[in-house]
Amino acid sequence: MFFEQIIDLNNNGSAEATEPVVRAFRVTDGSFYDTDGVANGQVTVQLNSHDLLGRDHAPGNYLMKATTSADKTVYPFAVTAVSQAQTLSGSLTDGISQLPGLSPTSR
Ligand SMILES: [Ca+2]
Ligand SMILES: [Ca+2]
Repeated sequence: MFFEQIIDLNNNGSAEATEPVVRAFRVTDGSFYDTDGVANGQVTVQLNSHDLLGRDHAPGNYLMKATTSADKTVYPFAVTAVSQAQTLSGSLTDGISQLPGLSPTSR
């Protein structure tokens, strides 16, 4: 079974050819990546989100398209943003010295 995670840019629940695929992988029934672990005519997949900078789990609306030789199914899902306080710190230089008008505590 071939899986493609697609950004549903126009939020219509359908995968258009112009919408970007952010993750694609193949899982064979009974293989290591089939989480039920047996060849039983069903494939169960658990998506990981360990890479916090991965674009496949940025907030937005997605489609997971599952394709076999006989069938194709599309499942819509959303990744929602988590509200957290954010800060940015550091310094900006011209390569030698700090640029004027910026302080280390600027946000
Ligand atoms: Ca779409
Ligand atoms: Ca299976």
